[in-house]
Amino acid sequence: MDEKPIDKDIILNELLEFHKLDYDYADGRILGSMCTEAHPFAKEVFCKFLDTNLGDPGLFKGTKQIENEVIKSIGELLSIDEPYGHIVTGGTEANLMAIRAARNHARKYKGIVDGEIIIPASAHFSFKKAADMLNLNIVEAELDDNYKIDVDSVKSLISDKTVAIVAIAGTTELGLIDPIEEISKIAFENNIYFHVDAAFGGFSIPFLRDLGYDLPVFDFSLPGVCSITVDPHKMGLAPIPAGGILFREEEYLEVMAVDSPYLTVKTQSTIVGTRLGASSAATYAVMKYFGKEGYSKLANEMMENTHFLKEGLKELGYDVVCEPELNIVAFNHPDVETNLIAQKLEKLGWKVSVAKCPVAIRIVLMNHIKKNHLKELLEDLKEIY
Ligand code: EBR
Repeated sequence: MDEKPIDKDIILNELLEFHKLDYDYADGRILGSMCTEAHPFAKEVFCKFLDTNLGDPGLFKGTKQIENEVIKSIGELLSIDEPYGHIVTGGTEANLMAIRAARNHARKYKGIVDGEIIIPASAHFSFKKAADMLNLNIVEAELDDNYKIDVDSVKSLISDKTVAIVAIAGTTELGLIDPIEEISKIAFENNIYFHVDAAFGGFSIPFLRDLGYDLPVFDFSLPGVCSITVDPHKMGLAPIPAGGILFREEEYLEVMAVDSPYLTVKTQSTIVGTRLGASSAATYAVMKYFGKEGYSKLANEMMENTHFLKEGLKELGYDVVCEPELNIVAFNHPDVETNLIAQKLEKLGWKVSVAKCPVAIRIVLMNHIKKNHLKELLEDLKEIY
């Protein structure tokens, strides 16, 4: 640390020099991110609530009410009147909370001590972190030919150690929706906790369904679904960090509660202690600002761009891995190695990401990627082979 105080302008200039090394969403070159530039109004609100701390909600009763309202509004999108949950730092923390609830519930009511979770091979790596931290074993269900969780594989993996089954509504690599209704039925019949990771899809599937897109049900209207992750900082256009975890029953929060002496509340169920109220306030703001109408328009635009890119790629002779269900296109070229395409695109200034299963260039059509960027990208892809 410097000995003497430094002038604000000097500090700011120093910081902005570092910031110049960052990519900017507005350039439309970030092709593999599930985050995007937050809405300016949400950023403004975020700054106003920077000092609020939901770790001690008795001191910030108003902001706590905001969090409750946000959870209720997200719950409405997910077909539940009285959800229980929190705005957390992101999908990783939300998934960790869900698995912790499932583990504690199974320990309390079924006496399971060395439990297992069944996750699809397409699951986000946050479940590996959760299993590691919670001392659970991962049992990986196979994917079917369409890269979705194989229902028979799930059935065959259920054992008396299973504490949770996980399925995905909007997979990280391909944006696909697992057969959640079928898995919900299996989980319900076997009395097993079922978590849906809709970190990515949760803020678009409900709107796209209302617009008439043929997408499956994935929410609390299915009786087996116990919890859902939905991230405002992905498709919700809220500032980072904002993840959402919603539970069907309050009991799932209760089984995680620890005594919290010296706070204004007696117990705490979240993993994080001191935590941002700003995320809840900004999410509240952006959800009110867009409303269902605004989010539907955004989701529809992103799907139109998805189809524009898909068709453009096909015309150029690229193979699109699967029909996109949400705003992700994954592709290869029959004659050019995928990593080589990725390297060439990187040299041309595109920030691409390569999927592992199957290996493919994966483009997430977030709000910052506009038609003109896609036209430029297709021009560059034309030159590559
Ligand atoms: C991708 C996050 C990502 C964001 C990747 C920005 C690259 C970026 N996915 O530049 C699911 C289905 C996900 C996911 C993250 C998480 C974790 C959970 N579930 O903790 O907010 O796709 O990163 O979410 P996180």
